[in-house]
Amino acid sequence: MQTRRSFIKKSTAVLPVICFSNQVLAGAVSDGGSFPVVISTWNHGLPANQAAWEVLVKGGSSLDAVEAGVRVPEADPEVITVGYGGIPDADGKVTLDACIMDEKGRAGSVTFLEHIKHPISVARLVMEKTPHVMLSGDGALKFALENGFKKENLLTPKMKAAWKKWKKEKRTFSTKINIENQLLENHDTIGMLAIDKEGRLSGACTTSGMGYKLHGRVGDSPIIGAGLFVDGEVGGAVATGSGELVMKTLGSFLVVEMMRNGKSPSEACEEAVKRIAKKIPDYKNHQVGFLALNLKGEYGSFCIQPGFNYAVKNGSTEKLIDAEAWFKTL
Ligand code: SD4
Repeated sequence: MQTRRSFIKKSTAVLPVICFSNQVLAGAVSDGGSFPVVISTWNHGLPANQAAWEVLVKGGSSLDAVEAGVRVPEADPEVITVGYGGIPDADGKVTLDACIMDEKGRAGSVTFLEHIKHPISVARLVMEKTPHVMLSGDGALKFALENGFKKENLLTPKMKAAWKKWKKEKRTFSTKINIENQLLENHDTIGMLAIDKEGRLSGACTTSGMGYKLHGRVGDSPIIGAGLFVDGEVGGAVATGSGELVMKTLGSFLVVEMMRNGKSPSEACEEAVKRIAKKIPDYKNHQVGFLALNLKGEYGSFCIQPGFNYAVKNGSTEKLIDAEAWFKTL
């Protein structure tokens, strides 16, 4: 079985291959400064960015770009933390959380949604077709079906077998990530931010949430201000990791407010991690990563534990970057 340490080692080992010819960078310095640009969390951000980029280079809107981008991992059964093929909850059900927000402050969200492969597109419809921000559970499903989405089984045979094994081993759910082997089960939400040719910034966030969570649990990812926040006059931020910590500190909103007060994207992300460290006693047992983009197209990140990375694509570069962490070693 893969340990947390070996997972980090392995993922670091493959980075140069999937980074094409680009170097993997480390550091809390904000980078970039041009647009269009798209950034997103984790390795699966690379193909997601590519899909978003195809929209951006044609002059499409950042809203269309982030939706198209995060639909890639949502549809990919190999990405076991987002959409179709996601790790189920403790009852063996795949329940999804997603939200989307644009530079005008419009926002849409779905939580605890079952059977729909692309929750991000339902979240966008909530934003565009209803007077509400968030729909949940059966109501969100009803809304999706009424709007032409197809009901699908999202539990792949691979994840069903993993859940059965989990049940048999009578393991209890833990949000702690310093337990060996837990990392793969708790992380890898995709959060994406993009600026289009006209300088409009949008964001999207979508996840199957923590693996083996209690049935009904909703994380930070669909909560505007927690998993995602965009302010068209300032910038945007997304979060990944232990959602409970992000919700308690309204992390993405905090990052954007820090940027409003003059911090660079990376400094703002660092401040949000520091807030968690100050307010949440057992933060050492968790991973949280923040990713931010300002209106100039500068981006940055910061996380609690080493191991969080993000993907960037703009006119001059396409790469994965290791985020700087509060703790320097695992
Ligand atoms: C959650 N924040 O449901 C999500 C999980 C996650 O990277 O980000 N994983 O708490």
